[in-house]
Amino acid sequence: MRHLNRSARLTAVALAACLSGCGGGGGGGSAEVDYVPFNGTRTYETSPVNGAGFTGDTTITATITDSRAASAGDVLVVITSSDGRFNRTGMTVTAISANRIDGVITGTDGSVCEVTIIFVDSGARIQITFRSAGQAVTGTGGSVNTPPSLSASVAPTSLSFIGGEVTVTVIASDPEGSAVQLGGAVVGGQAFTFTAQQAGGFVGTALVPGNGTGQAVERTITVTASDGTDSLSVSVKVTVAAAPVPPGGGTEPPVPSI
Ligand SMILES: [Ca+2]
Repeated sequence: MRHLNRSARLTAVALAACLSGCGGGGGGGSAEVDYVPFNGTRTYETSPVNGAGFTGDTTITATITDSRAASAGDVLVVITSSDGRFNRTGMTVTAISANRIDGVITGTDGSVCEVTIIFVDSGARIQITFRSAGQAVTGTGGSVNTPPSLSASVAPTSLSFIGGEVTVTVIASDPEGSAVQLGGAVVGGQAFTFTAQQAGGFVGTALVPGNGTGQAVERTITVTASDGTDSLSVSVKVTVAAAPVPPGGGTEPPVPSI
């Protein structure tokens, strides 16, 4: 399911690139590639930039969200500049490729910038370039917060065709000691909550839907951890088995139809 979402997202991104007339669209069928080197939200603050419409020493704050396993399935970029030109301004993403996001953003002064964000050091830092009025300026900076660490496991990992409950166990903590908020959801199903356990572990019960078609299906459970600034998400899989073949070897699964 994660790959389906990823593929759908890339299709949408490529379409946006075509509609906007910008070249270099993410194109291609490399749905397996993790183009953004993290899953969740990170906020970066850059060194001062001058030029391309920025006056004085301006710092840039860029908040980037990669929600590959969420229903929105999109990359979101929000930019604020210390000179007020951008104030929590959303960027229109026009193309995405490995460790690179391209887009267009309009400032409060009406100026339009082409923006390129390049991830370095496995996403610990970014280079962000603004092109406007024939000038280009690049700022570099690191994440201003370390996101929580997060791991998750699920049991059981397989269910009969009618679905059922599974237990999701999560280990999460924040390097700076911030309280970590957890959320869980079954893709195509329901959200669920976690209860704290001893030793920093958390447990939640997820209701996994049956396959409804008679065919085996792999369900994705997404867990997200937030420290109030950044977030991180991971997913685990549960296989819902195919419905049993009816006596006599018929080809129709015993799934009620209206
Ligand atoms: Ca943190």
